[in-house]
Amino acid sequence: MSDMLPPLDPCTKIDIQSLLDGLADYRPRRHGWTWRKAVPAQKMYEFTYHETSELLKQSVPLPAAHYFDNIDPQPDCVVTTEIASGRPEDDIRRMRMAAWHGADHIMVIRTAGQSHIDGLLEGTPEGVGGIAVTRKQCRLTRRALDLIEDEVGRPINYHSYVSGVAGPEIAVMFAEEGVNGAHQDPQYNVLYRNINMYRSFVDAAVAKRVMARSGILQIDGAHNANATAVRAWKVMPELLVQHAINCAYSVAVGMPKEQIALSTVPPDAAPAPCMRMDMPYAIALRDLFGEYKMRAQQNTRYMEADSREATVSHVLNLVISRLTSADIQSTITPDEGRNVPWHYNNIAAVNTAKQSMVGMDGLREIVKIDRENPELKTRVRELKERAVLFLEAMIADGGYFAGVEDAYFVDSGEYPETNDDGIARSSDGGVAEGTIVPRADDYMAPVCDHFGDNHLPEGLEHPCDLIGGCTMCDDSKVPFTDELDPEDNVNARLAATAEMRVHGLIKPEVEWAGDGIVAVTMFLPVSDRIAEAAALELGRSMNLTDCEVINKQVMHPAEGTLIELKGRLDIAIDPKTLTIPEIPEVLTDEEIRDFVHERGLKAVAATVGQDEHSVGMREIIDIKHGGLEKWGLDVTYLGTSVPVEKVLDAAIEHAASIVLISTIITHGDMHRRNMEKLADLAAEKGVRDKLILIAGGTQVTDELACGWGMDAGFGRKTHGIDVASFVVKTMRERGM
Ligand code: Z97
Repeated sequence: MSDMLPPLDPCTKIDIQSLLDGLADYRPRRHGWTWRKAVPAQKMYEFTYHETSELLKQSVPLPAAHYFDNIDPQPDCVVTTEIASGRPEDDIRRMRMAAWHGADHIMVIRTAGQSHIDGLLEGTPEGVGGIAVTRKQCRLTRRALDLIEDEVGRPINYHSYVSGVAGPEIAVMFAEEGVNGAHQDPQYNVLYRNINMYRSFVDAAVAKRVMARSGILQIDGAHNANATAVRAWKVMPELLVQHAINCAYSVAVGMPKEQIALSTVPPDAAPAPCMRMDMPYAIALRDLFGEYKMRAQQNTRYMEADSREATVSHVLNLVISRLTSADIQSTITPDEGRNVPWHYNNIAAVNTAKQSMVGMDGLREIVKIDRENPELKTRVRELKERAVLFLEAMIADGGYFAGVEDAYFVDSGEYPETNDDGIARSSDGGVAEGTIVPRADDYMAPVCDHFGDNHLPEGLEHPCDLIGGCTMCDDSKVPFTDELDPEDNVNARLAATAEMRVHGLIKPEVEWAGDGIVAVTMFLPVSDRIAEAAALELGRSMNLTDCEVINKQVMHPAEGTLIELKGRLDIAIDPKTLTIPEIPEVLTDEEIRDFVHERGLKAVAATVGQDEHSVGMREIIDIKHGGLEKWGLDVTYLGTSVPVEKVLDAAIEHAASIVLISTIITHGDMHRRNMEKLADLAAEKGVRDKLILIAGGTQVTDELACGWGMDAGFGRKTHGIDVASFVVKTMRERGM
């Protein structure tokens, strides 16, 4: 069944319940992996881009885009976001937001320890640090993404993990449910999950074959060595070796090279001189693996709880991606270091990638890496030599499996140096050891994607013709099991927040609908330990529960500490009770500038009476504050304590059509008397209809000013744009 749901409405929240209805019969799209379509020499606003791709139909541009006609250029590489709320129904809303900001690779993190589960899970149980990957979760997510990709107008790649003892089953399920990308690397099972090494490689052969046929892009697991290494700068030769093993094995079992992506991370971070250390590695990698795709991820090894620091590390990594290459630019939320990957931090990371990539558009055409630089040249060569030595030694030692037994991997020494602290795994140990069953001589399986000897009858076109089609060829055969757990399931969780949805109640949220979590940033002028305790106390005084300090940074050991505190606020707001002020209608910069230039508009301005206040008026006039001069208005400023008569004479003398008076003092009704006097004098001199009279001041309102003879009055929080827009609109209306 293709989806009967209406397309998403950009102004309406995605309806999770409607995605759940009829899910058993939904047939997710299976479009395999999609790369972005590069548009060479793309023109946008006044710019020509060299490295951008097709634009989005719906998107949220970067904050500064309003200076540039709201363009939202998309870089040429795929941009990843990693989503880990632990609940599919909340992941989905985050995906939609991320897609609007430019993510087209949605990596849904699995719940901790899923590799240890030896079969497919069912239902939608809540996960820890990620979701439990189940058929229902996958179908629900893909159904949402099918709608989201139509909304933003570009295919969205949905990604998860093919690892653990259920790897092949998961690969099949992913192919059936339209998953487009997956991590698959048997070395991950062996090193990090202690799954028997032979079993891991046998499983990988089957899984890779299934992925290959379904167009699922494979990402390897080398980044994990980087993330676990004691000294990440020592691990570079090993990273090259890990990539080589997974690439060679994948090709050997039938995966096309275009479907193989290397998971590469610049290993170091400042305060190390990381760019000089990481660049040779990035180059060596691309020299050796030029036929494969590069998935660049930001460094997580040295990520702390400070999102500013993480963002700078990310940008430094992005420079390497832009100057070398990245087919996929992965992003980690800048708060991953504190294990709170929240909605808005996913978006922050996607925007960091988009902003940096677009900002560095075409940079590599003018900034070239100096491959002849002696230090760089030597180091690139050295890294390759160390990696080759590593491989040669392993072969001499009996091959890969013997090498793992001898703890070659994740050693903190830079090969061939060793600190004898690598991860050793035994070939006759580990999870699922002894579970490989040799195939019988006449083994036959009537399925299309299969690895190894399969004794099919001769002349058979499709193996699954024997059973009238398999789930890969006929999606109506894909099974579905609904919730098995009566408590831990999506329907029960949605029921708990139903009232909020029905009444449209508003609760703050960072991760789950209605979680009530807020983050408060505060500077406390004390040392860090005291600040932390004080922050928790302050959180409680703010009526927050479950308070936790998620980041603290010493500004000075005695002068103070910056604290980020999270807590839960159990209050829901009914939007019906809110008074929402109308948005003042302002004109565009161009419109105002054109109008001012066509007429050569002039204004005179002064603070009138016995009044020495000048700051407010200057802010309305000065170009520096976005005042009237910004649009080319010729303003004569007469100063403070100027008699009203003098202001009017100056207006006549300068042929000004706008008079601005500032009147702050109100005792004795001075502000009223100044305004009335200005209006009367203008009428007496026969110029009232040639002038726009405007009064401003802290106690001035539009209503008061108009009642006292002005054309408008502006109070606190007025900006130049408000006054300029009023002038242009009024002059147009009056045909002035
Ligand atoms: C990333 N930030 O770079 P389990 N297979 C491989 C993996 O790397 C992973 C799993 C399986 C990271 C994403 C870490 N990677 C998260 C090669 C996990 C997951 O169920 O957690 O054991 O497997 O993409």
